[in-house]
Amino acid sequence: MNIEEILLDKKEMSKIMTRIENGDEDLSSEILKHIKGARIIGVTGVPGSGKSTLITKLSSRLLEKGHRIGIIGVDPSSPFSGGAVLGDRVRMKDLNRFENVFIRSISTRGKIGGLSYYTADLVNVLDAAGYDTIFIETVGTGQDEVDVFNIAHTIIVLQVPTLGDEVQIIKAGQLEIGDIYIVNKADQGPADEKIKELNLILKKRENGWQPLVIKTVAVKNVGIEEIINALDEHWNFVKETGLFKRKINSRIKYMLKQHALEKLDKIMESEVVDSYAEQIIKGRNMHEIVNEIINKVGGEYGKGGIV
Ligand SMILES: Nc1nc2c(ncn2[C@@H]2O[C@H](COP(=O)(O)OP(=O)(O)OP(=O)(O)O)[C@@H](O)[C@H]2O)c(=O)[nH]1
Ligand SMILES: [Mg+2]
Repeated sequence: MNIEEILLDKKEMSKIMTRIENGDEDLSSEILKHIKGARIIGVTGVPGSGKSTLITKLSSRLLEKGHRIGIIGVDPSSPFSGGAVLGDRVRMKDLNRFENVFIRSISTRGKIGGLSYYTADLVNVLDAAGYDTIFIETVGTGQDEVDVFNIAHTIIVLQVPTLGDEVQIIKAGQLEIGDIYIVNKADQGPADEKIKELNLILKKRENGWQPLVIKTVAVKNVGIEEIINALDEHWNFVKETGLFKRKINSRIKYMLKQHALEKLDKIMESEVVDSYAEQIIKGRNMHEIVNEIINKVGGEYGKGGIV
């Protein structure tokens, strides 16, 4: 069976993802050959702002339009607590029941801040399996936003009217990364003020895109259609301006960097480097030590067997 056939089976897909998360780089490379160019959408915002609810609503609508949806959730501690969908109480994880939805929770396993090392690889699996729209939900720690920026074509930033800017925007640098800003929970606070404020602050990006601002009440499906339209508008922009190709490059570059960093981290945590601090205090040359570490990444230690 070739990889395309294997990826038609959700159980097999999960196994492939697990193997990749365990560092099977040959498999990662093989998968990469089959990516089709899915639309990748990062969704970020403070905890509880409604990211999962929003993704659930958008997914339901996109399913109706015939799309196949992949979802990657990064925070396993509060996974997918979304609200009502398709008229009844369906939680985000229940979307898994639909043949055309695949949801994967990832942990940040050992990595401080940010996404898992293998997030880009997992996106590639979904893409290769023909999921044409892929959402990545991130908790918004700052680092994971930088990560998702490297992978996603479009970034949705969620705000709520009940929280101050110092918590939501300035801290995480979210003003720079969003393509579409959502003021969610408009039923709970002064949403129009927030919208006005955002429209004033958000300037045209260097690439020519003017960020859009949309008001929603995700639990009640208010504003979902507007977001679907905004996503289409941005997707056209991505394709027309060459951003699509640049993003594939940045995703692959990011993936390579993550693989290298994972090995470096493993080595730095191992006993192999325990003596380096002592050696440097005793006067050994820093440059020499750094080179030695880098050589280890490329050498037998990098293969993961010994460390
Ligand atoms: N009143 C109101 N509640 C909402 C709205 N959108 C989401 N909620 C509720 O807010 C709570 C948090 O929503 P989630 O979708 O889990 O938020 P999240 O951003 O994914 O949260 P984390 O994954 O924990 O960061 C849930 O109880 C939702 O039902 C809204 O527009 N209005
Ligand atoms: Mg969530």
